[in-house]
Amino acid sequence: MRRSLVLLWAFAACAACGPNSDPSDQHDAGPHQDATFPRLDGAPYDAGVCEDVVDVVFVLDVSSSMDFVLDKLDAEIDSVVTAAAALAPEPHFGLIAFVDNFKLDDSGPLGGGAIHTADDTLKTAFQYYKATYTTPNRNPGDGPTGPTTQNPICEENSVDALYAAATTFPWRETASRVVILVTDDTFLERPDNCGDRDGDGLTDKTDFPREGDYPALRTMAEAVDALRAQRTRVFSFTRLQPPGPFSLTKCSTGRRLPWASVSDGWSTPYQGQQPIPARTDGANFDVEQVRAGTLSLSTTINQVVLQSYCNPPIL
Ligand SMILES: [Ca+2]
Ligand SMILES: [Ca+2]
Ligand SMILES: [Ca+2]
Repeated sequence: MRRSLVLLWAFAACAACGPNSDPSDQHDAGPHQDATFPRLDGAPYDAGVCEDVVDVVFVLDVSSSMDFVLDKLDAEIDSVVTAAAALAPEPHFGLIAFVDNFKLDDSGPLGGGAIHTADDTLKTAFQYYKATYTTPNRNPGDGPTGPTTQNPICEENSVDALYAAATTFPWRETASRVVILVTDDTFLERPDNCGDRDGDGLTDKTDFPREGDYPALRTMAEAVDALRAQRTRVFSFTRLQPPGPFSLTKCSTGRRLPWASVSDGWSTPYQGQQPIPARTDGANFDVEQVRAGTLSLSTTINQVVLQSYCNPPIL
């Protein structure tokens, strides 16, 4: 009974999903109730009974235009923790912060710091990344004493952060696995370098915006393969279209890819490859609606976690 209610709510929730979720894309709940459908741990499902736990990893762009996301999560994370705990006891949460490189947060109480279990340590972490990385334009992978005023081109390194989410977060064997990614730009891939603002293969320019050596370590295809291997859905909040010419939130440095590519990899193809949320049976939402306050980040997260619970991705 509980299970069919969950699936019913999932369909209601997904009516509000992004462009990857048109009706032809909707996964049918039917196969998941088949007793032979494999669990994450390889055991067959006992029809009608799902004992999954919930693992949610936030993969957050903490560059200078994204402070509103950290503020909203700080204010609303308690409802996300409560909603996940209502699905299954003891949900686990992780956090990866990225700009042109990334850091798997290690301030949680479990898993060597990678696992948070309550809102208080997550709030502290959101505040820490905002103050230490967002405000001074510092790259998370450089640590709290790394150079400031970095980030010479608009694209951010979400691909390496997603690859790290798939391969380094301690996902539990029996978990329904969800990644929540928030960014307002597209990304670069190996062998490009996010610190090479003019694309000349060197990272030696010291005038503003100063270059730095921030090579992309992975390709989009490698990140997608790693996420799919872990049966991890990606739900992203990204820009659907370029900002207007006078937008105050428009990235003011140069960029590698044209502004028309700002949605690539999220809601539009990236170099001919289908978007990451579509490839992982997730969905994309409009981050500008979150910024404007017309889409609730926490309510949407709660809906997609509910939608994903005991509902493995069809890949
Ligand atoms: Ca940015
Ligand atoms: Ca950048
Ligand atoms: Ca250069």
